[in-house]
This record gives sequence, structure tokens and C-alpha cells, in this order.
Amino acid sequence: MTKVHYESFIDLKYKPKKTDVVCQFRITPARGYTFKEICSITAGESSVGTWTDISTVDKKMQKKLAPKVFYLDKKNFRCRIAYPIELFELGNLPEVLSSIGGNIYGMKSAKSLFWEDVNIPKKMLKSFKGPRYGIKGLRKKFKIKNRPFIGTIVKPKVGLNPSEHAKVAYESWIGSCDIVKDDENLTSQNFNEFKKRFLLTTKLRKKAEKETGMKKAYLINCTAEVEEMKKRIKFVEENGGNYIMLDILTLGWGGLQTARNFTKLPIHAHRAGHAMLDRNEKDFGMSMEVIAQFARMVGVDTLHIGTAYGKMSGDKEEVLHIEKEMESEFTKKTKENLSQKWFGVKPVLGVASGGVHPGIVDKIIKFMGNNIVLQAGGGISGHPDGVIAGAKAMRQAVDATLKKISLKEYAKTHEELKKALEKWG
Ligand code: CAP
Ligand code: MG
Repeated sequence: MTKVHYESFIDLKYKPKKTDVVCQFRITPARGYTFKEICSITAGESSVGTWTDISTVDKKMQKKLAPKVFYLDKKNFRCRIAYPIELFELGNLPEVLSSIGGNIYGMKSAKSLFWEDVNIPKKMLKSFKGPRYGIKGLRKKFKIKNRPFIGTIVKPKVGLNPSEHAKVAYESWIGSCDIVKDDENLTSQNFNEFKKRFLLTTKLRKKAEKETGMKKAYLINCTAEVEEMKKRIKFVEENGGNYIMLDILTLGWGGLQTARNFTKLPIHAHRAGHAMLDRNEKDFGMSMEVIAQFARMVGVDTLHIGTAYGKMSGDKEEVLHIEKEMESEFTKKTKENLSQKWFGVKPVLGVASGGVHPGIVDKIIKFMGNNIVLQAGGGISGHPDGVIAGAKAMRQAVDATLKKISLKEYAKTHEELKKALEKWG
């Protein structure tokens, strides 16, 4: 294999400018390369460089656009690269990701390469819209002061027809869920077409709002080819919808930007497929934290971030770290992480979902706090007494936790919770 020749982008004396995009990678070199070399190659391949010297280069422009590897931690195979803002087209996230997180993943010279963290400068943040509602805006819109939001996903994921779907949603709301959402793989299949599902479910949402006196949200999945997605969002807006849902990774960042520019409704971000990118830090990928930071920058209002106690991967440390990055105005630098100042970009409400049931509600609230959506699909539709009882059991688990009463104790006087604990522990 020809050893590639990149000019060096190493400058350990360099102090990043306020306008630089700073990225942290964990990189191990393939045989024949040193750690320092692979960090420099990564900087080159993700910006202005290629595998050989070229005759066409304008030295002055090259210098202006060249990134700097300013930090090397050989022990942990960690490096930090500062990219000049001029390298990027502001307001165009697909371009930013094609640059920083594009070709580098295919380089033979890297044995593993994981994009761990990013510090996004003000200039780039402000070239995107950010969340329209964020945590405060959602609490105001749905009149939920301090407690966690309670949500469900209509189950089974797919297979119900529109009226069966609407019935499950209605029962969830009557049982005191605030939020009902479609599953990530339900869009407009023949057995459950988008418009019919939306109209029937929205009619019952309004009925449930009247009967309970509480605001209710229906997160309909508008993921589709972008022009079709826009038509569906428009239909939702024109027919009394109050929220949309998108599978942001499969839709793509460009599509998400289009939706954020197009809709006035809150956007729920499902992260289907994220684990393909972020699950194996010792391999090739990018962290859920980086994904979450870009989702906040573009402008989602709710985002799945994990539970640590449910069925999906992601331990407490990771989930908490992402939650902090979604909620805070500023996260400080550590040995393992970059700082991030958000310059007023609204906080995103984290969604704790995946194998959630009343028996783990107290643990989740204890470590994630109240600024979350506690979302249970099977944990509500699987209740022995049905959906209404399942939703009530979730609400009772939240109430018990907020009143600092143990679930076991509270179950003595709350039948639905008792049944749920008997079934799932
Ligand atoms: C949960 C869920 C969500 C996952 C996604 C599912 O259903 O609807 O898609 O939470 O994972 O299909 O599995 P259950 P994450 O409540 O029945 O488990 O939140 O980690 O992105
Ligand atoms: Mg799902």
C-alpha cells in the first residue's frame, strides 16, 4: 500500500479562535502510520488536503482554510482539530458533515476513527434556526409546569388501521398521557394512510382534551421524500395539528433543515439508526452527543436521548451528558469533552424511551430530573388491563416519585400501578 503523503496540519502551539469549529476525535492509526500522522491526515482529508502534493494550489487560500491539530493525547488516542469557519458554508449542515465527517471514515490509514465531540462557534450556530419552542415553549404550549411529560407510542408499531390507531391514542390521552406519537416506521402505508390517520386521531385528541381539560399532543410521523414531507406538514398545520415527528437521521440533515424552515409546529426528533453511528466508540462512528448538538442547532424541540434503565444501549453517564448538552446554555470543557456555549439557542427536551414501564419511572426521574418526556409504548399498551390502565399506571408512577412515595407503597392504593409492577417488576 502506497504511504499517503499529506502536508502536516499539526500545530500544538495553536490556540483556537472563537470562530473555529473545534472537533475531538479518537483515532488509532493503521500499521505503518503514527498517531500524530493519522491525526494530521484526518485534518487534511476533512478539509483541503489529499494524498499527494498538487500543483493547482493557491498557497494563501490553502493557509486560510487549513485546520490545525492543536491537541494530541497519545495515551487515549484523542486529538482536537480546529477548523476555520471560512472552510464551511454557513447554514448548510450537509456540507459541514461532508467536510468534517465525510471521507475520513474510509481512509485505509486509520484503524478506527470516532468523532467524539464538537464545539460549534456562535457564527455557525446563528446561521441555523435552533428550536422554535424548546423546553419552556413546550411547557407553555401544553400547560405542563414542572413535572415530566408522559408520552406513549401507538403499538404495535405498524399494522393497525386508522381508527384502531386513533382509539389507542384516545385511550392513552384519557389515561392521562400528554403525548401520543407514531412509531418510527409508520408513515402512510396502505393499511394506515397518513391523512385518514391524522384526521381520525386529531378528532379524538380534541375529544380527549375536552373530557380531561388537559392539552394533548399528537406527534404524527411526517418522514418522507422532502416535497412529500412538506405536503404532509402543510396538511397537519391546515387541519389542526399541534406537533410533527421526523426520523431525523434517515430523513437526513438537509431534510430536517427544510422541515424546520417550513413548519411553525414543534418538531419531535426520532433517532432511528443512531446506534449504527454511535454504538461502538472503538470503531468508526460519531457520538450521540455530536448528533444531538447538531439536532439542537438545526432546531428540534424534543429528541430521544436514552434511559439507561430501559431496553436500549447508552449508560447513565452518556445519557446524562447528552441531556446536559441539550438543556444547558453552557457545558464546560473537561479532559474527555469540549465546552459548548449555546448563545441563547433554546434547550431541547430529552425523551427517555425504549422499554420504559412504571417500575423504572422513579429511577429515570431520579437521575434525569423532570425536564424529560417519559415515553412508554409496550409499557402502556402491554398493561394487563389495557391502554387506559397502562397510561394511568405511568401517571401514578410519576406522581408517586414526585411525592417521594415509593412505587410499592403507592401501589397499595393505586390498582393500575399495582398491576404494572406485578407484570414488569
Ligand atoms: C419504544 C420505541 C422507540 C424507541 C427508540 C421502539 O417502544 O417506540 O422507537 O424508544 O429508541 O420502537 O422501540 P417501547 P431510542 O416503549 O415499546 O419500547 O429512544 O433509544 O432512540
Ligand atoms: Mg419506536
